[in-house]
Amino acid sequence: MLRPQDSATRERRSLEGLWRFRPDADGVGRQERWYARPLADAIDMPVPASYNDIVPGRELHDHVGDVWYQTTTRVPRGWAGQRVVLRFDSATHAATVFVGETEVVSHEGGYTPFEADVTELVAPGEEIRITAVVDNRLTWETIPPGIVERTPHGPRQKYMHDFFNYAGLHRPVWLYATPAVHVDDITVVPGVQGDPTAEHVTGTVGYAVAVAGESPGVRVRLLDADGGEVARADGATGTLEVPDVHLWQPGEGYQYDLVVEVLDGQTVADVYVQKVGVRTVEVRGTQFLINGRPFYFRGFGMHEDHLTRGKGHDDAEMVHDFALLEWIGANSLRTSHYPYAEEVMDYADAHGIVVIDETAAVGMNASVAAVLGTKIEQVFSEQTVGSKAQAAHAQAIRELYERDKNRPSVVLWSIANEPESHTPESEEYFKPLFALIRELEKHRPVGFVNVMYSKADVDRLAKYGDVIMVNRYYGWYTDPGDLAAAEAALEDELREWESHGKPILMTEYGADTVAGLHDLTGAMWSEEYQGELLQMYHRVFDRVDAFQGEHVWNFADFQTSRGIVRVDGNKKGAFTRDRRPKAAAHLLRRRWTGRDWLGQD
Ligand code: GCB
Repeated sequence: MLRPQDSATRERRSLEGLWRFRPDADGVGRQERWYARPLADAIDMPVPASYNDIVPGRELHDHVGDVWYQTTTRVPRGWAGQRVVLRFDSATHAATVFVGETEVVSHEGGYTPFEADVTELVAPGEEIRITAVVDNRLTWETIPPGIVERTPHGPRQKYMHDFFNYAGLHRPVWLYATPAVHVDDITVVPGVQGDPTAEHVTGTVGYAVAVAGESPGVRVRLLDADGGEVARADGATGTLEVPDVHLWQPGEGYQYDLVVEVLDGQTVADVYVQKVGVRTVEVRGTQFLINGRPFYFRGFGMHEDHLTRGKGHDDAEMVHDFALLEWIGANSLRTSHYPYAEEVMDYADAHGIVVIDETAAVGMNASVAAVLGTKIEQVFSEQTVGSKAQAAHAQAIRELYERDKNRPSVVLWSIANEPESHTPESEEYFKPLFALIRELEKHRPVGFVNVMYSKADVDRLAKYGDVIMVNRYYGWYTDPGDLAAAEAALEDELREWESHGKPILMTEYGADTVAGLHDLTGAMWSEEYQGELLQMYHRVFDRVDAFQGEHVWNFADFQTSRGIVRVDGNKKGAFTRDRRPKAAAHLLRRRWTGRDWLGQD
C-alpha cells in the first residue's frame, strides 16, 4: 500500500493532534451509535499515542475492549474533483471507522495501515466528523494471540508475549487527495548486472505500476540524489538500467527517486515519487551477503516503547534512538515483535540501517507463556492458535510485505518470534505461511526466530528458512548466574546449528539489569553481570564460523504486563527506558566501534 505523499498532483492533511476520546467499558458504544454525534463525556487524547499511560489510574491502563476516538476536520477547498482518502497508519489492534454516520472501513491487525475512499462522503470546504472505535482485545483469533477472561470484576486480558499490550492510534492519521485516475501501487525490484563488488556496476530497477482508472499510459523516470535523470521508460512494467550505479549500502542509504507519472494524453494525471535503493541480498552458504560482501549484523532487537506515549510514534524519540544506534556502532535492528512505524522504516532506508522486518506473530509458545505466568495446555490446536489465527497471520504477512516490499533496508523477513517449532502441529501451522512469504518474496531471504525450547535436534521449522535466527538466554533463564556452564552450553548449541549450513544470527541475548546496581561478586541483575554475560557470548560468537550477527536484547528497557517476573518492565536494555546508557552500552560501543564514549580508541 502506497504511503500518502505530497506531489504535483497529490496533497495530504495530517490529522495529528488532540482527538476526543472515551473508553467504552460496558461495550455499548456500537449499539448506541456513539459515532452518530459528538462523543459525550470525552477527554482529550493525543494522536499518535497509546492511550494507556496518558492519565493516572488503572482504569485506562488496564482497559479491555473498545475505546472511541473522534475528531473533526475541514476538507480543503482545493480538493474539488479529487479522490479523497482517509488513512490510518495503524490502529491497535482492530478498528472500525465512521465518517459522519457512515461506516467506511474496518481493519484487524495493530501494526499495518488501512484506508477508505471517502470521496462520496465529503465536500471540499465542509467539515467532517471522523470517529474510530478501537478494540485492544487479543484472542485466539488474533496476531498476536491472547485470552480475554471473564471475571466477576470485569474482563481481564492475558497474553503470552513479554511486552505491554499498548493500544490506540499509535501512528499518524491522514486525509489525502489524489486524482481519480491515479497510481495505485508500485513494486520495485533492484538488482545489479554481474559482480556487485566490481568498481563500476550497472544497476537494474525492475518496476511494475498498478494504475486505478483508465489511463492511456505510464512514464517512469529515475533521478539520482541530485535530481539528475539516469534512466527513463514508458509503460507500466519494465526494467531500468543504471550504469555506474550508486549502491545502497549498510551505513550509506543512497536512494534514487523513481518518478512515476500516469498520463492522460499529453498531461500528467498523477505523479508519485517512489524511493529506490539499489542493492543485492543473498545467502551463500553460511554467509549473508549485501552487495556481494559478507554482512555481519550488529545491533538490537528493539521495541516501540517510551514513557507516557507507549507505542505512539514520535519523531524526536525516533531520531534520538537512531542517534544512539549510531553512537553505539549498530548497523542493524530487528522490528521485534511487530511492524514498526513507516517513519522508522523511512529513516532506516535513508540512513543505511539494515532491518530484519518481523510480523506481530509472537507469544505462540506454552513454555514462554509459563515463564511469564500464563498456563496454556496446547498452543497450536483448533481451540487455540488454529485456522483462524493462521488466516490472520497470513494476512499480517501479506500486509507487511505489501507495506515494506520496496524498502532497501529490509534484507530479511521474520514471520514469527519464538513459536513452538518442535511439534507436528507447529509445522502444519507454519508450512503454508512459509509458502506464502516465498510466493510473495522472490529476492530476499526469509526466516523465523527460534526459541530455546526447540533446539536443533527437535526443531521442525528451520529447514523452511534461509537463515537460522535464535534467541538464547544461557546465563539467564538457563544456568542462571553460571557463566562458565552457560558458555559451554552456548557453544555446543551453536555448533549443532552449524550443521544446517546456513548463516546463524543471535537475534536475542541478554540479562535483566537494574541500572545503577553494582556488584563486584558478579551478582545477577547488576551492571557487572550484564557486561560479563555479553562478553561471554561475544567470545563464543567469535569462535563459530557460521555466525553472522549479534542483536542484543534489548536496545532499551521496556514496559511489560504486570506479574511476578518483571519489576516495572523488562530490564534487559543496554539503555534504560529513558535512554541513559548502562555500563553494557559502553561495552558494546567498545566492541562495535573500538572507541569509548569520548570517541577515543
Ligand atoms: C524472549 C522474547 C522477548 C522477551 C525476552 C525476555 O525470548 O523473544 O520478547 O522479552 O525473551 O527478556 O524474556
